[in-house]
Amino acid sequence: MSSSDTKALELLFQRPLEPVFTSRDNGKAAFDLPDSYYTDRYSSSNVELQTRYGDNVEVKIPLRDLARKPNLDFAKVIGRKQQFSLFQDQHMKVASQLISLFMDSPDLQSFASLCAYTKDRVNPLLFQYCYSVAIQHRRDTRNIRVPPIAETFPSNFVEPSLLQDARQEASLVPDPNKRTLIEIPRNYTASDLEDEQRVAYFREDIGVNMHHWHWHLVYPAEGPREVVAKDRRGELFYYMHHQIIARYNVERFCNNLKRTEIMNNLREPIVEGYFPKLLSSVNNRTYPGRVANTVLRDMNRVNNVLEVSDCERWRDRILAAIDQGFVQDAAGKRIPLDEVKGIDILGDMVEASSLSVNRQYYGNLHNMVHNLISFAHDPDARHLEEYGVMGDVTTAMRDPVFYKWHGYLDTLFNKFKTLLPPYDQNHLSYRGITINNVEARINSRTAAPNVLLTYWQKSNVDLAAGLDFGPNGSVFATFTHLQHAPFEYVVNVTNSNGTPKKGTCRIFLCPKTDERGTPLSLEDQRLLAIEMDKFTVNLTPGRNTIRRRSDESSVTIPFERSLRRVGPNAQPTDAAALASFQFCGCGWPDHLLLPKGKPEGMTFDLFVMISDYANDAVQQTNNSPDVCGDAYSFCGLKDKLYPDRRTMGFPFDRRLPGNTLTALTSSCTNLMKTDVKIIFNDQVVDRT
Ligand code: CUO
Repeated sequence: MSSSDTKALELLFQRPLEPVFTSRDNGKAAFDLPDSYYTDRYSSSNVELQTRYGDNVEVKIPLRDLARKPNLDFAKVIGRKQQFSLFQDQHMKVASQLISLFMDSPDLQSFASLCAYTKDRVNPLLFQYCYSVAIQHRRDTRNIRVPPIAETFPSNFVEPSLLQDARQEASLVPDPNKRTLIEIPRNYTASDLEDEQRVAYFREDIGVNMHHWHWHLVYPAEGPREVVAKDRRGELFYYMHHQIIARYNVERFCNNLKRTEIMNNLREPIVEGYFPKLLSSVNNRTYPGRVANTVLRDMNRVNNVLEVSDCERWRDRILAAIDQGFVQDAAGKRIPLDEVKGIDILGDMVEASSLSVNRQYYGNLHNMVHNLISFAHDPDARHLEEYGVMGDVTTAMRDPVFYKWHGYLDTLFNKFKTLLPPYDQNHLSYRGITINNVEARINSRTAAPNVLLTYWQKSNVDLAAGLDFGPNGSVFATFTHLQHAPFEYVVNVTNSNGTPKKGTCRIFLCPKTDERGTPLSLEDQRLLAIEMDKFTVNLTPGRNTIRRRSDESSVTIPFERSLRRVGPNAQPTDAAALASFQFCGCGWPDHLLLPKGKPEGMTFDLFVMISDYANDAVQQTNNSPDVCGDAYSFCGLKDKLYPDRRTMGFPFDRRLPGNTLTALTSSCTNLMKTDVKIIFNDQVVDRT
């Protein structure tokens, strides 16, 4: 790939609303376009256009004219100033068609030309989504980085008045290095009258929302088969969202809030209101809020018609299938929901992705309730309002109702899991392997074992790529997020088999008590267990010491990868780092690996299991090196099979023998738990 191809493709991410002929990269590069690429507005009018290449462009990137211009009429149903949603049927169909067009482009130069031609002719949000999916999935764009969406669409992530400040700063201070940091306020969406505000730092975290967006980019629900049909995608839809709900509920306990109530009745008012205070970048209107006690109503909007009872019918059919233990495909054939494939089938069916066994019958439950909730403030469009944050994967996790809806879906999946026989010794034990001791310790010589620390930290995000029509150069904003002191697990294991053995070390954190201090049952702990890490270990005969740093977690990606850079000049330069950036954009933010804990300390069970690798190993068909496996627990491996044969969440995905975690860990030598205390220090550390 030539550097000008790379540059061209990177440039197409920048300034999503600016026409291609003005899009520029800090004045360093701009497109050299065939005249036919100008849209009617600029090609047929006699207006004098600004210099095509900006003021001080160093590199002009020539774009080849397309032999045949694509007919983009199919995309016109989504207006340029309309919001685009992955949860609306019609929008997904248009997106699927555009993704196919991008995927089918025969070579890189044609792809760049096609995308440049398309960018100014379709809805900018639609373009950026489909373009990102194509970059993510085409073989010849493996080294192109999909930039963090908080940088290209900052208005979906930060309080809008800040964007005004950022533009002002950038216009008045030409030297990017002399610009001051814009501070994103904390707690700006509600006052402390609203209890839910206590966990706003989690819901509104930039890294959390970027992870969610990136996950849906890696696992599109519709599109060409090579883009959708990934190994165990339905199961991962269940598991990744299950872990989000478990983490959220644990975070609530840390803040003296009870578990989130679930939306098991679509007719009941949604008690929680939410006012996001974000702007849509395509039309500069605020995302609508939702008043407390809003009731879902039938929706009758242009190309988006849906009754609440449609969703109830789909839900009841899915429940009936779970009870019966099988689903029926469109030809009426019964497919059993067994303990291996069952959850994968259900995940795709509930979401629903295009892999659903029978979309006609089981419907599109998850997506359509997102859709209903997001239009609850204006279901028949009489006020001409767009969707609220639940309509968009970049913003949905900000709203308390996200957790109520996904909390319900989680109980649905768990209903299936509960019908499976509990795990027994055969599933759980590993003969000859004994864990002797487990410890977690922060990286300091004087630190006490099993005491972990959390605090607030300030970090930076560059808003420049999303400041359409703004001046050149970086503009950094600083935001405050939860952070933990880095720590290490030390696990002592004895292998008494007399031969070397391989195992998978599975580490979970389970809350011991609820928000009132009431001890949790094993079943509750199982459902609230949060995955911390999972990795392969080689065990020599005799005693072994396993050391593993918290920042190596298979769940998380480092902050620098969520948000690219921590300072104006800190960018990865080598090709390998750039390649790994892309897929690694998917992953839980490392700064939220640990729940907040409490100022006085909150005690958790740290659970460790070493399972037999012979039952875990996956025979990969593609043996190329992993582009990025940093966060495979939630995101899988690019172009490969999910690298753990056990069902996701093992061993907490099914019922367990015994009544307590202590009884469970005492029953198998390869399981162990220890108490860890998480102490929260309510101070801000500034690393900007
Ligand atoms: Cu990720 Cu509902 O699936 O938002």
